[in-house]
Amino acid sequence: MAVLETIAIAFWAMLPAYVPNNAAVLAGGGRPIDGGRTWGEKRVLGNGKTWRGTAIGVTAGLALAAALTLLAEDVSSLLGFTVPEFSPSAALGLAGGAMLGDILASFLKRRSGRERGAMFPGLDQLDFVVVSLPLTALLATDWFREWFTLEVILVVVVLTPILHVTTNMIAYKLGLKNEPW
Ligand code: CTP
Ligand code: K
Ligand code: MG
Repeated sequence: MAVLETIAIAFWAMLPAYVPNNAAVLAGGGRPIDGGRTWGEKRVLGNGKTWRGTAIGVTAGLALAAALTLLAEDVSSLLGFTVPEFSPSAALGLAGGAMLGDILASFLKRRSGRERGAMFPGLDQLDFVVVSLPLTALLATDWFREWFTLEVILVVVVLTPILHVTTNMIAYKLGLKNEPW
């Protein structure tokens, strides 16, 4: 029971970080963030990181955090344990950090010679966790301490790659994404 509780809290707390990347896939297109610039032989970020995708991704994460906050009390009494409400700074850390992590991952992919869309196992699945958690800890320290216990962080590290692989496979099958990763 305690394990299920930890999993539910981890999933709920991470939703504002999970949604931005998927929203960006749906919304992507338009001007690339790097403006077509290169660093060395390769693009700084590539055409897969756009202003529109990033803006809509962050907005979707913030909107979801606001919606979950409105639902938190009812969901908590339904489940019999408390799920977090999101402060604006926690929401920004999670949603903004997720998009930033994805962008930094593309930077690393280009530096290691990988073209847009190339796979980078490990980085692809955890890039947004690696940035969103520290950024949230920085922006919303008390909130982070309250909810992201060691157990929750462990669940996040295990659960995230599983969810990532599953959702990207579904998005690929639906024709929303060019590659299944
Ligand atoms: N996307 C976007 N802006 C972002 C992130 C994603 O517009 N900040 C959109 C792009 O259309 C991108 C798609 O979502 O092609 C899939 O995202 P992702 O897999 O992260 O990008 P890739 O195209 O695979 O590029 P990269 O190799 O740089 O990850
Ligand atoms: K990515
Ligand atoms: Mg990709």
